[in-house]
Amino acid sequence: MPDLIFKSATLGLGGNLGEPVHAMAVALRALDQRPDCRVVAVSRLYRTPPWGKTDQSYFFNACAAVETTLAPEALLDVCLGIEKGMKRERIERWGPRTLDIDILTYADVVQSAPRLELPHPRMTDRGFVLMPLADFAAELLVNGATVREWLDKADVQGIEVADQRGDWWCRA
Ligand code: A4P
Ligand code: MG
Repeated sequence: MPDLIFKSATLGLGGNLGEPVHAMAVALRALDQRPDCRVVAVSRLYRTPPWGKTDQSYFFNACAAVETTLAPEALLDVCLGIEKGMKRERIERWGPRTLDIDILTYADVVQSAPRLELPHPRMTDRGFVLMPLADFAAELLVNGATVREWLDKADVQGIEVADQRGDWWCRA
């Protein structure tokens, strides 16, 4: 049997309805329990002001690194399936949600297909993505600059660490 090739991907997780921290933790554990996916790094947990549509509750956000044998679109399907399992309802763009999982990067893949755009098109503008991502991937290159460099330019006002411990997702 040929060796399975694991590729590295980074994910952004967030939510502001119901029990978002529990939803993110369950999602990460579900990914880690799959034979085709392992969670290799998880950021601290952050509490972040809503971005885009600002008249809604604060979000919780975190990022994770996974190694996976899944192709990018298959990883997206798995993430969408997990979101669905959490009964996420898509009511309005950038509106409240129990759980949102975005694929931020997948190896060095660059593609602009509407179903899966890589790197995630808005990640380099968003403090709520860059701050957690920099916890474990500050030197990762995205669109010609490192996560740390993008973070230096981003608006991070109001973003707070909600849990310092890297293993929050194992318990919540
Ligand atoms: N899609 C394309 N590329 C990707 C990708 N790289 N990762 C497609 C994930 N999905 C991708 O997503 C719609 C479709 O995008 C998916 O079915 C997939 O095929 P969606 O999650 O249903 O749409 P959405 O989330 O309403 O819109 P969008 O633009 O993806 O929103 P974002 O970017 O997810 O932002 N403020 C704070 N503080 N924290 C947050 O987490 N999140 C949002 C939502 C707004 N404000 C926030 C936060
Ligand atoms: Mg999304």
